Amino acid sequence: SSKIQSTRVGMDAAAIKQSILEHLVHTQSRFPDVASESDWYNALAHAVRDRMLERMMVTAKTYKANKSRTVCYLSAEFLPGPHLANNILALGIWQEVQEAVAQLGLDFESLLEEEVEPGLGNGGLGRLAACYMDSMATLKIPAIGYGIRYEFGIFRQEIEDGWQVEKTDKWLSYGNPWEIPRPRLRFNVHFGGHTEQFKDIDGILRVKWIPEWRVIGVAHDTPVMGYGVKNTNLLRLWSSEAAESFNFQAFNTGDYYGAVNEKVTSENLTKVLYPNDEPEAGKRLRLEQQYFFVSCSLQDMVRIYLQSGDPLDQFHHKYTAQLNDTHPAIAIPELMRLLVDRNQMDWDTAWHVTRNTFAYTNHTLLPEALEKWPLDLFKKVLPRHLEIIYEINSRFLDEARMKIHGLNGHLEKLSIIEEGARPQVRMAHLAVVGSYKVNGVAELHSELLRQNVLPDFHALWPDKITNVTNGVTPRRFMLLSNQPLAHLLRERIGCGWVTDLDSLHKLEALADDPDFQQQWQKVKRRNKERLARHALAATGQKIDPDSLFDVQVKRVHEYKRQHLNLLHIITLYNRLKDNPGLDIPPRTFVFGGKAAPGYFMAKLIIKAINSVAEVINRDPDMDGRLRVVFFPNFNVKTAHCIYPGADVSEQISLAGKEASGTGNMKFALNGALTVGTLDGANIEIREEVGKENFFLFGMTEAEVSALQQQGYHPQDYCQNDPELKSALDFLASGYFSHGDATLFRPLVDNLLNGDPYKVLVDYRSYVDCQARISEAYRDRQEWTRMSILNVARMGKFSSDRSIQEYTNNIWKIASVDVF
Ligand code: 26Q
Repeated sequence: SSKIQSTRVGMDAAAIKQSILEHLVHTQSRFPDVASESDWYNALAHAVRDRMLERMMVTAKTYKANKSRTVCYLSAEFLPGPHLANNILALGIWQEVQEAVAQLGLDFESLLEEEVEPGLGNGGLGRLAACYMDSMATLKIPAIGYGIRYEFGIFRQEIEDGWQVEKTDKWLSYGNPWEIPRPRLRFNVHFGGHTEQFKDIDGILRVKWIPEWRVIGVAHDTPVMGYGVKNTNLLRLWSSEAAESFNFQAFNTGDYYGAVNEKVTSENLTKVLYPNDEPEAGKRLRLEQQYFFVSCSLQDMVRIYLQSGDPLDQFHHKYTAQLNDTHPAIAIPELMRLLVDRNQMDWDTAWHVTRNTFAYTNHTLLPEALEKWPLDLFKKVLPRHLEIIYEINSRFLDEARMKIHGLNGHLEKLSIIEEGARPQVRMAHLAVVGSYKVNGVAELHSELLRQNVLPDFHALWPDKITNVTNGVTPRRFMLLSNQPLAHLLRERIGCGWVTDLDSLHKLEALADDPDFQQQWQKVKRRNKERLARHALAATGQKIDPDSLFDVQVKRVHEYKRQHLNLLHIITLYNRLKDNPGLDIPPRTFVFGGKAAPGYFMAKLIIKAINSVAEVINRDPDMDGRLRVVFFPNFNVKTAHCIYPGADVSEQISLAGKEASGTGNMKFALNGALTVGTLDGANIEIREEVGKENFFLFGMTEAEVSALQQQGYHPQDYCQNDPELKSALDFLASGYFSHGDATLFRPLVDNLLNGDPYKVLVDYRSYVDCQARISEAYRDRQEWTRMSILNVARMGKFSSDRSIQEYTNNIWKIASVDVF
């Protein structure tokens, strides 16, 4: 099928070089002597893209011919990271590209640096979606990722005077060679208006939705290649367009400015990603974004389905749709509407199809992070969907009433509608009722879902809530981002681990081998040097690769307790000031992470980290002993150089609050040792690597809830621990804020009067655990052994294992070979 293409897509260095040159001239319109780094990047990206497209087309053709069952991964966020290097690896032409680039006199590393990553997600949830896309392709699972093509992704974080400043992420400014716009693949999406009942020709009562406005969704496809296979799946993102472009005749009122306004409004819909990792009450545009991408995606699925000629009542055999949190849960009433209103299906059949199509992944236990929409707002935007939700709810409550026989009190706890002064739609309840499976993202999280968050649903349907522990892709987070380690592994255990992570077990035999340990240390050293170079470039701060690198990178959130880490740093500082002879290994603390722009306390924590850093880094007594850096704009690109350079991974959330965490996995896979609580996937990591290779501290979830029950008084902890009291006093006093004793008052007061995440309770246990880490780091052989064993035993945390569990236990999908 590739005769036409074959001259253009040779896989040897000479052909690749030729392609780059052709694209430089014919795509970028530049001669080599005047081309910028960015022109060369684009030319190379197009050369790589040429080699992907045929795979994508052949894959689509194969899936279609096989009538393959397909999973649609519905997610408001995808955070794929830079594409170029990943795609070169997936094509298996790393050497060849390096050679071609060298022959052109270019520097490969700096070309890779040119890429602006698509930051179409906030953090864990969006990155998980991207890891799963990678694993689904690699495991040959027919899959489409459906989401939103935000024009502006997550903001770029700059640090000014220690504060976070948000800058617009103009990721599309220089074009996007990785997407294929599909201008003909477009759907109408309607909003607002009202509904009317009418009788159809058979005399059956039906509902017509008379919407008030519409926008158009246009598809943009990004190919997602599997590793070591031909399968190339699709990430299909929707971008909004105005319905009537500049044909002003069409506006019968002749209202030119009204028309311009409507165009602007329509195109605002996919303008920007909401930068919060929990819902903000009643943001109408956010609800519109969710419905917009869900509606386009379901129309697309129905379109593809109907090509087969099969009847719609079999839809759920062809498709399963995974809801990545409740953000796409509006898909449940939308599919009902498409089946009942648009295709005249009877309610019961439609409900059977719908309930067997969706499965729902929950990502949070924090009650404030469960999505709810005020009824009045919902009715304004989606009046027909609200009616459908009422009908779903009333039938569901009938079913539940019968099952729990008489216990009427339970029903309001189950209801999709929360009554009260401002009644709301509970999206999590809608998602549970409309799905055939619900899963949490780590064992503890799933158990807490069953026991605390959704106990009444669990009682009703004991088999519905299941667990799939998260995983991360070893292609990006080891092979690509840690090439020194990948080379060492190739020499000693081969390359099988890239697609079979359990084979890292072969390293166990080498854990005590002095020669191997030495090479392991060399790899870590090189990665620390790289991290130091990047930190210097990003912050101007010099850090010493001989010191212990202690790293916490993740969104900044009180429950993640970056301020606990900071209290430990202040404690070390105080100890060193009081006792200059104190013999502890030098440490560098690295922080990174964005705060939601409206989250005052998180932003104050960033300021506090930078303020403490400023004082410590300036104090000559701390030279060669203590350093603190805040690495700005943590994203996938910076993550590539941060995880491999870490000695210690900070996973210190209050037990019961972090659903899973995935950074914890990325660190451990790169040889960092974890200091962590028994929270989320930490528990499972500790089980795998062995408790002697994991630095545990803090309360268990059971202890946390017992303390909450009995009444928690943070000031008691402060009074009983002089070091803690001193650390808090220093922070409050203005010592780190040029004498300003008001700046960090809200942070300290928050801890002393309430401390919702029990920082003060876990402080002592944490600080003592850190002392054990310092001791352990002195014995470099033992440390290296632990590091090797961590990597050797992390096989479970490949996203390939997660996807295998989704396919076996939830989706029931078979793989499809593409040749
Ligand atoms: C919802 C409504 C309105 C605006 C924003 C949102 C919103 C956006 C993003 C709510 C939540 C998120 C992101 C949540 C998230 O990243 N959760 C993390 O998911 C990871 C993958 O499962 C887990 O490892 C983390 O524990 C969890 O915090």
